[in-house]
Amino acid sequence: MSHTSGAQRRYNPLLDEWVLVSPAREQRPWQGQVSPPADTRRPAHDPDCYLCPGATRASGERNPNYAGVFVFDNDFPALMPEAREPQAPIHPLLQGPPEAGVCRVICFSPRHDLSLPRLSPSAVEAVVGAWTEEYRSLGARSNIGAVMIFENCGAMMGCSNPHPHGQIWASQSVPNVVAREQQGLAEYRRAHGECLLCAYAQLESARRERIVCENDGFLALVPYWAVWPFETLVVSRAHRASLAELAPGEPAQLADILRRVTIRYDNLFQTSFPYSFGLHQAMTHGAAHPEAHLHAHFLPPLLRSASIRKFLVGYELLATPQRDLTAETAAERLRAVSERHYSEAEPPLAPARH
Ligand code: H2U
Ligand code: ZN
Repeated sequence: MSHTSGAQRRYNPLLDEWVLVSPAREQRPWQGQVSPPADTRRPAHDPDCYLCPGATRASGERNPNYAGVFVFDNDFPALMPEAREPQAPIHPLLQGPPEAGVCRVICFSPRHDLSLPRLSPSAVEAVVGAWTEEYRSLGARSNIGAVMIFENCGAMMGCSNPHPHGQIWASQSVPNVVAREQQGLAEYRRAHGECLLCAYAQLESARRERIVCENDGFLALVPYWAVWPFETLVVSRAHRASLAELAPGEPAQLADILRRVTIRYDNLFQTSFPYSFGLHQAMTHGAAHPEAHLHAHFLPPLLRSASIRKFLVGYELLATPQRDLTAETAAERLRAVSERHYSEAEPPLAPARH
């Protein structure tokens, strides 16, 4: 799709919705700010951080002097293990059943100053191992239907603390997006007799234009239907329903691809790139889910520089999401940056220009 082409609607088969792609809009003059690389240096240990080893959290509980990954129950959980008493429905338009669940916090590293892309490959593999263990143990509980593993990275994404960490919310009912994707996967399987994401991974692997990076087990690509400028989808090449089904060697491959994608993100604008990250995998309420295919979404808001973000507002919030930069151009730009983190580059790189 060239910059002079007209608009196009692209279909997202996972969510059964459309995105409007208007590459001509990218030509509009930009006189806004282009920011210099942000100085995000932090100490390796911050005595005021609630998540650092040995710290006393807001609840008064003290963290152990952990050396690797540390997982604990969220002190301010959105979901509690014991559901409130169900009440008779008042009216079909006023539905409010109780909801139960468990919220956990996962510190990726004892180092306050690092982030996923700056951890060693084996440290990221330990994070994947901890996610797998949490998915297994929380998913095995009889009242848990879905285990959502996610990270709000960066203040711009509402992250409350710079210490590298993510969250896990395990809920009784299946959350909206997970349910819609599951429906999209199941419908595709019914209609085509094969898995949507197996077919999509093969298609993109052959076409190349939206691939960002890859290894033997996983592909990272800007999906055809991406909404956020530099959105990526990380998908396993083999049909794996969840982290718990990964074959030997695949957790390390997943860690490798996550590291490489996030290094590329940081290098794009030479900043700690903000994003929402989440893993989508099989629901856990007991039934078999042959349609489920493990994948991760990175939804980053940045568009032009370390501080110029895309907003989903107006038409996008009330009608259809729209993007200017095509998925192919975004993939090309992510392919063009190094897989060596800018903070390790000597001498320092010149600020990225759009
Ligand atoms: P976010 O940065 O994505 O908000 O995640 C941090 C979570 O850590 C947040 O949900 C929890 C908050 O409730 N937290 C604790 O459980 N204990 C603390 O002492 C600080 C933060
Ligand atoms: Zn810390």
